Amino acid sequence: GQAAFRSDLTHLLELVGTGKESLIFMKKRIRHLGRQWLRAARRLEQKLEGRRRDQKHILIHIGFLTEESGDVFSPRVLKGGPLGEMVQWADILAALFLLGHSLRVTVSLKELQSNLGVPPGRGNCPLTIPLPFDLIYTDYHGLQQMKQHMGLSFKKYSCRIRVIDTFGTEPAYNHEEYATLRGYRTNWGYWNLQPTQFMTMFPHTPDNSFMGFVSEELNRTEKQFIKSNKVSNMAVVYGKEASIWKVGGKEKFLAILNKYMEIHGTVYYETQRPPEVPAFVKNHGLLPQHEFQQLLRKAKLFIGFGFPYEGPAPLEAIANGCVFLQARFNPPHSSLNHEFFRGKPTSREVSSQHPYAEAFIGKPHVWTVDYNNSEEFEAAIKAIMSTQVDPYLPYEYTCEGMLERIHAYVQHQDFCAAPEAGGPAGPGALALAPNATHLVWAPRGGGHGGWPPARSLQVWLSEGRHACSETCRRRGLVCEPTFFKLLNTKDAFLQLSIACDSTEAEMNHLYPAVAEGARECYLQKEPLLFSCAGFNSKYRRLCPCRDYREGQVALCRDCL
Ligand code: U2F
Repeated sequence: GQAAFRSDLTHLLELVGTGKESLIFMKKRIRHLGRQWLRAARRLEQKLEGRRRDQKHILIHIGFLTEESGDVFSPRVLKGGPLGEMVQWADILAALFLLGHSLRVTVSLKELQSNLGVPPGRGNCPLTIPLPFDLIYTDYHGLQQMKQHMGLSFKKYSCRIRVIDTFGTEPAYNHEEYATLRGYRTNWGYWNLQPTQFMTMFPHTPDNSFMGFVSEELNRTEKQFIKSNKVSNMAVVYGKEASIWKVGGKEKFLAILNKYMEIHGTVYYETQRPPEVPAFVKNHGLLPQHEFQQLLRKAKLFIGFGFPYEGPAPLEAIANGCVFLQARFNPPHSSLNHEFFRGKPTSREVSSQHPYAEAFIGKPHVWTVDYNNSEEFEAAIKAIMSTQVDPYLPYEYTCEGMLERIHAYVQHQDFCAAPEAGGPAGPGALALAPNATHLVWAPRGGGHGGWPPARSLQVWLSEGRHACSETCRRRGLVCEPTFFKLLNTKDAFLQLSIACDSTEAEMNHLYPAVAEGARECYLQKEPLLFSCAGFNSKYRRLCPCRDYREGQVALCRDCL
């Protein structure tokens, strides 16, 4: 059937169920953002001008909230534990519901089994049941449970699964044989899914789909009001758990901050103030989300001590007119050198507490400085106190931006389709661009082709020290892994005037590439290993880049 935008969230709140503190938090959030969501849905509806959208039957199985996987988060909702994941699931639920899809929500193994039609007690018998859902959104925990309980149908239907994966999964870690061979060790398993089936909280690597979440939006009057009510010497410290105050060397920069500003915190405590938090800090205790937003509205500065990594709070602070000040990590943190990231399926280098804020937002909203350098730190505080900054929220983190993105994914991403005979992009060929710096895709004849449309493709050769994501970024573009198959050909080298003495097809996440210096060309043998991430000074990689909509990096200009 056709999907119709919904104009009321009541039914969704019933679907979510109750009991757990995490579910209560999510429902409160959905209710609180309700009006903003509905307004955004109306705007997207107008933008799409009555275009036909298929209604999907969607199962949402939130694995980390099931007792069967320990549910460590629910009991910590009111105690300063992580809320980012719940923020994101609440927003995914709201978006899919408003887009008009038919939803089922499960947070226990029993509910999962009954929705999948698996008779209880049938455990892992190899049964193939027709799956009553077009799409399943879950997480790594849920994936494990489905594998255990769906028998043979797990493999058959895995193309319908979308995995919500906060920090991302790079292709080299996803491919079982390759990861085992090359030592890409993870705690999360090797699932051999299409890397874009993993959906992240921030646009970490274009190898995964960027799902995101939303933040509160302000209208013009609210922005004006907030600006004129800012307390220029009020700072709020990022972090709900007392442990974040244990960072080494904090005495030095805290003393500087305390010289200029009144320092507030929202650190959870039971009965008495946590000993980690110095006496000069005004601690409000953990606040309900909307009261936390109110505090941010008054504050001038939101300051990070280095943990938690990559959460939603800095975006909320910036949306409420704060400047976010954070530490640069030098060397960057990663799964190779930091406990928190160890075993996570990515080798991404995290250059500060919040790389998205650093790279996508930046000054005047975001300052990333060396906290060990007292002069640099002090200069930043002074500069921040004396600049006026407007509340700012990137479009991709608005409700409309998230609806637009999920709409596009649901309608266009199809991992079950057999590769078409005519090629995924329709008829066409690579050709040298007029200025001869890169290749473009020249479609032949009419026809629709795939999604994203291949006419947005530009092929660039990387430098030895750059991954494809970086190569594209430097040209104002973004790496688009879907297009790798279009340039994984001898013809691509030929068009770029690279004379290959030999051309080998091998399994390597850096291929297609040409060996630096030598004239050995390499093609990719395993499509699951196409990867925007990764570099090695030995190779110059062939990179598929595309344009993107302003403020919506997930979608190319013609992608809607
Ligand atoms: C991140 O986890 P967190 O959930 O700790 O991320 P935060 O940025 O701290 O914020 C989550 C929400 O907490 C709210 C605030 C944010 O939306 O509005 N909040 C609140 O309700 N009351 C308060 O007093 C203060 C904040 C990340 F999201 C996870 O994926 C990671 O696992 C974790 C570790 O890196 O970091």
